[in-house]
Amino acid sequence: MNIQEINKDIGENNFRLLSRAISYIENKGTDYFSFLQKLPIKATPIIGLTGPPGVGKSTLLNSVASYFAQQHKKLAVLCIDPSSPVNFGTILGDRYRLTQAIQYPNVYIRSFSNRGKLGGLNAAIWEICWLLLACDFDYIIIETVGVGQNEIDICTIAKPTVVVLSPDSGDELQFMKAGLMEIADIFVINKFDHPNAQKYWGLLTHYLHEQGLVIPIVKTIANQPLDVAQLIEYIHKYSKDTNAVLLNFLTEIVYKVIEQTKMKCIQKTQILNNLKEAMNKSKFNLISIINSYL
Ligand SMILES: Nc1nc2c(ncn2[C@@H]2O[C@H](COP(=O)(O)OP(=O)(O)OP(=O)(O)O)[C@@H](O)[C@H]2O)c(=O)[nH]1
Ligand SMILES: [Mg+2]
Repeated sequence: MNIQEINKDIGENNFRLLSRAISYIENKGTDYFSFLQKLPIKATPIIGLTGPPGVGKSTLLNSVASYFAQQHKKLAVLCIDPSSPVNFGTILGDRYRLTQAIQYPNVYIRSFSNRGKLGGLNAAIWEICWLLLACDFDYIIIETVGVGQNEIDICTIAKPTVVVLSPDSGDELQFMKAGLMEIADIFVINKFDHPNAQKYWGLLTHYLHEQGLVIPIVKTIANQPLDVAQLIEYIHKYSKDTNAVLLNFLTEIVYKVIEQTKMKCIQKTQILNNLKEAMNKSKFNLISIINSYL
């Protein structure tokens, strides 16, 4: 399996080899890292959709992906689903929400469990995007799990990050202090059919104004036939500088690789044992323990 073969298949809307390559990377198969290192890297836009649970991210994604598909764009859609903390099982229900998008042969959809990882993504997603950036896709779209305030990993991968909110998602003022609010390039207030919608829009507009932020807000009712033209226009606007986007992503990749490589030989149990031993001695010095690992 090599990238030429994978791309030849993708050209024919056959994603079998790609699926195998993704599983190989996700499961850290033999030599997967040298496979990644040899890949060419293209500046394909990576679009992120995030927001609290149940706000309609997948329903919206269905329309956005279908729009690109109708434009004959080749699309990779990654959906991160929550996994049970008990057995890391996952429902992988997003496929059932992407009922329209799934019908296009030029759309590749893959669901991942987040395997209990906080941050809204799956731990292997950076490396999977590394592979996808070598593939002949026009767009990569990632839907995070339903996130809490500080689960904002998506902004290190995607540009733009679309933060989807809903007037029915609990405390209407909650967003004002949320980390999630700081990563938005575009806001979508979905479920605009909700009686509270106009008020919610007013609150968000007021908040952005107070903070001196100019961030577009798109209003949608995603479970009805939806015109996504305005949202797509903003997506194009914020993904235009593809080199800046790529630079951001590659910085994250380099950082993660260094972190993984440097931490590979360090076990917490070993630190614990070293500390235990050192604390039994008369002159305990924490810095010298730290320095022994640097
Ligand atoms: N009333 C109303 N319901 C909507 C709208 N958009 C989506 N829904 C419904 O909201 C529910 C949740 O939608 P999803 O698209 O699964 O939401 P999600 O944000 O992807 O959910 P998670 O991935 O579980 O966090 C579904 O029952 C949708 O049919 C909308 O604009 N108005
Ligand atoms: Mg979803």
